[in-house]
Amino acid sequence: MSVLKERLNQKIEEHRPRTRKLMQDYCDVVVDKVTVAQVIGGMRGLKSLVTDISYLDPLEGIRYRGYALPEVIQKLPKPPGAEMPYVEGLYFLLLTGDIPTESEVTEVVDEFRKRRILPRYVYEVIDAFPSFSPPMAIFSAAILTMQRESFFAKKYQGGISKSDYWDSTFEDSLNLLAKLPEVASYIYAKLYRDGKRIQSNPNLDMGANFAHMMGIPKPYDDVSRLNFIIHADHESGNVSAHTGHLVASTLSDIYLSVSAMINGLAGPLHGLANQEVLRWLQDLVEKMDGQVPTEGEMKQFVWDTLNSGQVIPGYGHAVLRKTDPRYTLQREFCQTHMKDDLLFQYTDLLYKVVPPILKEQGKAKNPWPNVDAQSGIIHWHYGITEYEFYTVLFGIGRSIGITANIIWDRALGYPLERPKSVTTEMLEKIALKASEASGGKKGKCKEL
Ligand code: AMX
Repeated sequence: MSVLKERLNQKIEEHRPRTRKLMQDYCDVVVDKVTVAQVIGGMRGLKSLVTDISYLDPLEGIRYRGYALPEVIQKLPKPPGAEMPYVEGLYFLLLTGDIPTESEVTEVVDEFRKRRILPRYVYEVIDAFPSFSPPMAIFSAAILTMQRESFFAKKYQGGISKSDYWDSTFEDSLNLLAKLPEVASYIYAKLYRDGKRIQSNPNLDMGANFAHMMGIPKPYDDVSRLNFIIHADHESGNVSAHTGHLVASTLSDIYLSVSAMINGLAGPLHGLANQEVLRWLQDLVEKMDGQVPTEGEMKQFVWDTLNSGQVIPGYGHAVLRKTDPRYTLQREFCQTHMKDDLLFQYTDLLYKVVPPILKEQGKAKNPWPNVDAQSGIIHWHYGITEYEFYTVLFGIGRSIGITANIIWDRALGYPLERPKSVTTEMLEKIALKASEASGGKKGKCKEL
């Protein structure tokens, strides 16, 4: 058994009694209440999922296994000469809660290397797509097409004990994660480089190998590591994580679950926002004839966007109520490596003007930038100007957190997810009854 699997096994055995006790002794303790606004309004803030892999504090931002992102970057082992840690080390942390040693990371890097080769039919499936296909659609299909490789699906058919579900799910997860950079870089080659593929280099770690296959020199290896690490997880309620968990709760395997989560990530209110940011910025660059706008011109551009009924891409968040630390980490990288970049100058000016404007407009609960406001401009700077590809890069990162969650879902025996729905008439009756009981008082509600 590998060092990672052995440690995970030990952590699972330690954890199982905690979940068992909660279910046996405290199953009817009330955790939260549900309002009409939550039932109609996308279950915002409703505490109804459990994960120990990450927690999103509205003011602090994401913590992976209790570590804030700057701590994760500082504490995880780094490849020689690199600014950013091994992505493989992050996987060790997410799965076990422990910061790996150098030798433990080296073993996980080896595990990933051994599993990275793509079956031939994956290239054929990617090739079969029309050249104008959206990259996220190809990415999702390429993952789906590998479902026939699933160990879990085969073991399940053969009959295995519930307590062993996590083991083959772990094997599927490593197999899939190791292949995602190959899949993504081949999609890029097919769509934008006349199919000219760069072979992977087995001596490199995941981040460096991806940069190599994309044909981009240093420091893009660090950009890749940073990008995969910061996008890995954002607790369980966001659409991609929740989709992965939901689909996996039917005991669909990793390939089916990750392919589904990629489809959720492809929406403009979720992962697609990073490319929306670039499209929006390019529009302004064109208007400004490549000059940096004055503060007044930038404010006008922001107001024009809002007045035309659109949102400011890369700003706001369903949970966060301050600047996203993922934004801050990328901003620091830009300040070190690409301070004079035109789009970085636009982005920095936006950071100054957008929050006060969103506050003045008074709609967005969070006027601060999220991860997507900064990520695309970095890829653009290093030559990936096909911004419809950016969500694929997000998707590689997000698969890391989602597979870790699904392994733990299986280990702790989380059941099929099945909330209850009600009809509008039922809601109206509940509302009327509550209103009568309170003497006709109305809540401070907003229109849908
Ligand atoms: N620009 C303009 N208006 C915004 C806004 C923004 N960036 N963010 C929120 N609002 C508006 C909403 O559209 C909503 O308007 P409405 O009352 O007319 O419907 C109102 O403010 C209240 O929304 P909210 O409760 O603050 O946000 P939410 O939880 O409903 O949605 C999000 C969150 C991210 C979808 C929203 O902030 C948004 O659309 N942002 C721009 C797109 C974006 O950056 N998405 C990426 C999010 C991060 C990620 O998943 N990758």
